[in-house]
Amino acid sequence: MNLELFAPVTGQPEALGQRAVVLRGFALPFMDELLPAIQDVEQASPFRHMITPGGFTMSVALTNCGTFGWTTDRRGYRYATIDPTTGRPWPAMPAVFARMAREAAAAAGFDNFEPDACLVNRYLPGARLSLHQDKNERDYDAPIVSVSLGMSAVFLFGGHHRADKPVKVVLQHGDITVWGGEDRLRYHGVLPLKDLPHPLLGNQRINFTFRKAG
Ligand code: MD3
Ligand code: FE
Repeated sequence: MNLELFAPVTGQPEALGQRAVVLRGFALPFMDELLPAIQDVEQASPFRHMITPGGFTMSVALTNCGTFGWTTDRRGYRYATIDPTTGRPWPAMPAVFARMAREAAAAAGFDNFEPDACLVNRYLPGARLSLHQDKNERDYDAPIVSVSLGMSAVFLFGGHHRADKPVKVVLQHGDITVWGGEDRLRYHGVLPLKDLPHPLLGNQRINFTFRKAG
């Protein structure tokens, strides 16, 4: 028996809120399929630094897969079916992504999660994400499922107002978080990444978030 894979997935979900949980190591059994799938996505639609409506270049680089992809430029934040960099549709969501997201959502009490968007974020040392809400999706009833790979990050889990003091949560390689219900619109962010290379992924952190956008 492979205890390294077995132990984490049997752990109790860690509650962050009423409908927000961390599933420690939930992605580890999928890793062999996950990493090549990310490379396929990246090859079709490369990571790029987008511009916020305020004119700042994001420190996080991103790409997408699935029907809808999240984008930002001077005109605003939105979901689009065409990748503005390639002019082609975003690559299809790899089957292993969809399967894992569905299983994680079910483990957190959200049955039949069918994401149509997957935003893939890449953090290099120093990259950060300031406090924000995810409000560009059409339907707030569906949860958001997020997967952390590579270097650890300190995640900030805030309240419903920007000024609410956030709780800090360390997210490590293989952790999956699920956010729904009353926790869906909480402010959240990521502190600047430290440079502590990960054995598998080197000096980067990859995070993907599955959403129902359309
Ligand atoms: C809590 N990404 O892409 S994922 C984002 O680690 C984003 O890259 C972060 O926030 C990252 O929008 C955090 C965890 C996450 C995602 C959505 C949430 C937490 C959330 C929505 C509501 C509350
Ligand atoms: Fe977010």
